[in-house]
Amino acid sequence: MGFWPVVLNVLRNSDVILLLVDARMPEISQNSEIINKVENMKGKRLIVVFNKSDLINRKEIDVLKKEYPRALFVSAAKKIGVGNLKSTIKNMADNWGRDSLRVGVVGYPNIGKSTLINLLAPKANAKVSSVSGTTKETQWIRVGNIRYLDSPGVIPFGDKKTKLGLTASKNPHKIRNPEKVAIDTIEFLMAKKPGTLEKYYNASGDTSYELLESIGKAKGFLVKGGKIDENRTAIKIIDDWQKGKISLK
Ligand SMILES: Nc1nc2c(ncn2[C@@H]2O[C@H](COP(=O)(O)OP(=O)(O)OP(=O)(O)O)[C@@H](O)[C@H]2O)c(=O)[nH]1
Ligand SMILES: [Mg+2]
Repeated sequence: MGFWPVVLNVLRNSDVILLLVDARMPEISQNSEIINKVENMKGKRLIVVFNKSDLINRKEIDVLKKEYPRALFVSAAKKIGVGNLKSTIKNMADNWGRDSLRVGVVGYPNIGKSTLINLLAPKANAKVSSVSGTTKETQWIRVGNIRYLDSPGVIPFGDKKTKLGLTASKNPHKIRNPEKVAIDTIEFLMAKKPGTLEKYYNASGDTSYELLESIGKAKGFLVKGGKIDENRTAIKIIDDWQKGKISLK
């Protein structure tokens, strides 16, 4: 199913929508189309949840908290902040006029929707994997007076390749031009937190291209003639970023 059919289905059938975004790149993973849509739907509540906050440092969380005062910060993988989210939802459910509160979870592929659902509703036993597109169907799980809805990750159309690579929405081996996506990813990281890639790969370079070459060299990714295997290096960088190995701490 395409983007809007999945999202609209979740929005229509939920009282509360949890929009999961990646704490490492709020500006990229925040989806204002969804936010606008929910704000225009009567009686629906939106909670923006920054997941993977284990990959950024405390100071950065404080900055984001000021910028997004109503958002919640969690790490589903490390089970941080989930108690707070749970009690927020529980309070809403207890004050809800009807017998059960329906909570839908939406977000890009691989953002951690199923991991979070499994913490909120352990009996969901939703499948989690680093391969994007793991969840294929929407499913409801009931816990007391709350019903949770897990959904497949969705990509708004018009999203550029770089964004898809950065948000882990596309398997790096299936990206048509990984070099371009890697260069854009390197530039994103150079601007966001200089030195991150240098430290992780023990590499250096003044430009994104030099840095890519240096990373390939540090990894020993060479092709005949001693040249750097740029394709393999690019895929490696995107994969490491997507798997959360490159932290912004
Ligand atoms: N570092 C880190 N990794 C996380 C966190 N939450 C989930 N992950 C990892 O992210 C990957 C994707 O998790 P899923 O829960 O399957 O993501 P999803 O949003 O359900 O993905 P789709 O079903 O493909 O849309 C897995 O490898 C998780 O272990 C987190 O808080 N921190
Ligand atoms: Mg899933």
